[in-house]
Amino acid sequence: MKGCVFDLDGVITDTAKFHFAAWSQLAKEKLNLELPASFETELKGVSRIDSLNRILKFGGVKDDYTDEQVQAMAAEKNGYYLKAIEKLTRDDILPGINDLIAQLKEHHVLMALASASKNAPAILEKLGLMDAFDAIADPAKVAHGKPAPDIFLAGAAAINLDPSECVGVEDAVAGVQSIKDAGMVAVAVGDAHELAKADKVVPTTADFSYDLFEETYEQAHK
Ligand code: B16
Ligand code: MG
Repeated sequence: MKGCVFDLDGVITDTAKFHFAAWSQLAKEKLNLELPASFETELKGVSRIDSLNRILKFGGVKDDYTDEQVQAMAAEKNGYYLKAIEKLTRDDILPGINDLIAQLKEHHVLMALASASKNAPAILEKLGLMDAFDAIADPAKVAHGKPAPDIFLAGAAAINLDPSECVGVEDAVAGVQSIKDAGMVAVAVGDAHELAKADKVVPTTADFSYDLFEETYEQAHK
């Protein structure tokens, strides 16, 4: 394993609750719609505009809005979200992540970020992790969002590695699909049943370690 390509939301910090709260507020105010709790998981790793399209479809109002109105609603949701993440600090880094980063650095493993979030650089800044990563793939520059492999391929390319030399890390079903289709070994955090396509699934980020990643990588390349 020469590189590690990380998802952000759900892996480095838990922002899914803020995304869900912001979408719920928008749905209520603009669509008079109550979002079911299942949407918090369902929208993980899904881009801003694809998330809104899923919500409009759920409400049966997909064809009722112009592109301009859809863009305006997405921007409004992002406003709510930005307000919610204002208070993020180093204390919001998920358990085990600081140790993992230190271990990967010790073993000279390169690190890239492959988040679907356009707010990723701002979030890393708030967490004090901007310098920890060697590269950040820009989701605005890839043609297809997760589950397409584009963002993980961009992450590996940004640290000048072949995907086969990297481990990808995710918490979302769409993200694991993206890692596997990029030709990477996948380590996932969350429900083993849901994330069964990953090479290794652990229940929490506290279970992450260099040894676990390296063993999973070696096993998959046997
Ligand atoms: P933004 P990840 C994803 O981040 C989130 O999981 C997903 O819920 C969100 O809609 C997407 O980023 C876009 O985020 O609106 O900030 O651009 O899990 O790929 O790090
Ligand atoms: Mg995620």
